[in-house]
This record gives sequence, C-alpha cells and structure tokens, in this order.
Amino acid sequence: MYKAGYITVIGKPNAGKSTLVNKLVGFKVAITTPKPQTTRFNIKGIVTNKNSQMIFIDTPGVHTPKHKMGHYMMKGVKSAIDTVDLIVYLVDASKPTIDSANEEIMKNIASLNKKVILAINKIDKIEKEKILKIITIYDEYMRKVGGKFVEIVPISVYKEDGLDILTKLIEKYLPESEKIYQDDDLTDITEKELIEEIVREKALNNLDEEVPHNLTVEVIKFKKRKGIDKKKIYDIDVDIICSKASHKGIIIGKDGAMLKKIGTQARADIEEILDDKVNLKIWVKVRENWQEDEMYVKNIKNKF
Ligand SMILES: Nc1nc2c(ncn2[C@@H]2O[C@H](COP(=O)(O)OP(=O)(O)OP(=O)(O)O)[C@@H](O)[C@H]2O)c(=O)[nH]1
Ligand SMILES: [Mg+2]
Repeated sequence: MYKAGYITVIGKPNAGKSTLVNKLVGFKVAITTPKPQTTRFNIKGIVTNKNSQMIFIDTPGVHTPKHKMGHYMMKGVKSAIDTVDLIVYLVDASKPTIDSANEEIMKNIASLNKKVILAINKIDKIEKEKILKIITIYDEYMRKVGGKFVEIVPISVYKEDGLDILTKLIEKYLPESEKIYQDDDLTDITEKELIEEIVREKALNNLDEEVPHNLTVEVIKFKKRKGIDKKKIYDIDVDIICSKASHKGIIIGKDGAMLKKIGTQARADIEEILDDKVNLKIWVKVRENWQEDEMYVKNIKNKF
C-alpha cells in the first residue's frame, strides 16, 4: 500500500518553512534568510521514500499585503491551502505569544475541514520546559475557533530534532496513492528561477530592509559553452530590478563593492548547483513601483 500526496507548509514569515522543506528534500529548493518575507511564490519539494511520496508546497509567509505583489503572494498561499488534504502549520517557538496574525491563520484553517499538523519549530532556542506551555496556548486557541490539530510536534530544523517524528506523522495522514512524481524529481522550480532566487537571497542577506524587499531578479541570458578541461562554462546575465532610483546606488555600492559582493556569493552557489563554471554578470535597473504593476507582477512569476 503506497501513499502519496500534497502537504502545504504555512506559517508567518520567518517561521522556518523553507528551511524545513529544504532539509526534508535534502536539496535547496527554496532560498532562506533571516529576513521575513523571503519566499514570494509556492515551490514544491518532493520526497520519495520506499513507502510514500510527500510533495511539500513551501509558501510565502502569511502577512497583510501592502502592494499587488503581496496580494499575489497571499493568493498563492490560499490556493495551496485549498487544494491539499494535509497542512503543516509551522510556528516559531522563540515567539510564543499568539499574535493577531497567528489567530487569523488558525481561524482560516479551522474553517476548512482539513487535517492540520502543528509543528513548533526552533525549539533549540528555548528551554525545554517552555514547550508544553506553547503547545497548550496554540491547542486551546485552535479549539476556541472551532478547529483542532490532528498532531502537535515540537521540532528544530537546525538540530534535526523531531523531523523523523514529523515525517512519520505526515505519512500517517497521506492518502493511499501511486507515486505522482518520478523518483528523481525534487522540485518544480526551474534552474532559471533558482538562479534568480539565489541572487535575491544574496541581496536580502547583504542589504538592509527596504531595498532588498523591493527588488526582483530576472535572468536575461543563460548560455552554456565549452570551457577548458571537461567543465562547461555558463554565461549568465541577470538584471536586478529595483523599484526606486534611490535604491540603485545602494545596490551597486561604493565603487561597485556591494554588487560585487552579491555577485561573488551568488556565483559560488550557482556553480555548486550547476556543477560547472559560471560567468555571472549583474545589471541594476529601475522600474518605478513594479510591485504595483499587475501585468508585470503576474508575468514575472506565473506561479504567484
Ligand atoms: N534557531 C533556529 N533557526 C531556524 C530554524 N529553522 C529555521 N531557522 C532560521 O529562521 C530564519 C527563517 O527561515 P526561513 O526558512 O527563510 O523562513 P520562512 O518561514 O521560509 O520565511 P518566509 O519565506 O519569509 O515566509 C532563517 O534565518 C533560518 O536559518 C531552527 O530550527 N532553529
Ligand atoms: Mg520561505
């Protein structure tokens, strides 16, 4: 009896959703940063075992949208919740108080009649004695709004603590089914999208709040040619598109230092993924207020 199905991972920004999916898949399908609102579109991460195939859908962190792009992000989360049987609601143990955002998420999922597993992440950051209290707070609130968690599991993705238990529980609730994807399928993100995301990850890691959150990345050239030895060389040209002229100089930095740093870090990661040499060129362009341009936002990521 083989089991297979879709599992949507939802939660507030920064809970560790993408880190969890990457760890379970064993491959970086989604970028992760210490900054909230890192993920912008749904990404599948596929885990195929002897007895089951788990297709995780990593989603953008739930937040109140401030622009068109944010609305598309939240539309993506909604569709990922509506179309699956099993939801993993991931919360951050180091922020134990339930705020209005957590309440909204629980009210929404309680009304859906779907199986929900609560996974309490980052328990490496808190004292063990506090875990029970956090469980109680979430469990009570979920019941108050008319829902229930089918399981509650404390985990630490960093310490790989509780991940086996979480996986077993997910398998338990998956429907009987044939495999949906091939054994070696890991994700639905394309190489080009992954490169764009990696450049965005480095921008998020190196730049301060407003600037990286308001940029997008587009691969405009992706060509493979013969190099020396057996290695190939990829010529990759990338545009970083920012929403304000004042951001351009910040992204480039003094004497181009910031752009160089982002480029060097991105190239190292891309070379590892492609397992070949990479010649990466990055340009910075301004597209005023692109996040509010519906057509543009729709087109850059058809997965929104
Ligand atoms: N201490 C600790 N940090 C963690 C753990 N899991 C993830 N993190 C960190 O939490 C931060 C956010 O992780 P992400 O995976 O990007 O979070 P996310 O939920 O995908 O965030 P959004 O995409 O913004 O919604 C990163 O700095 C991770 O390294 C954990 O188990 N313990
Ligand atoms: Mg994420």
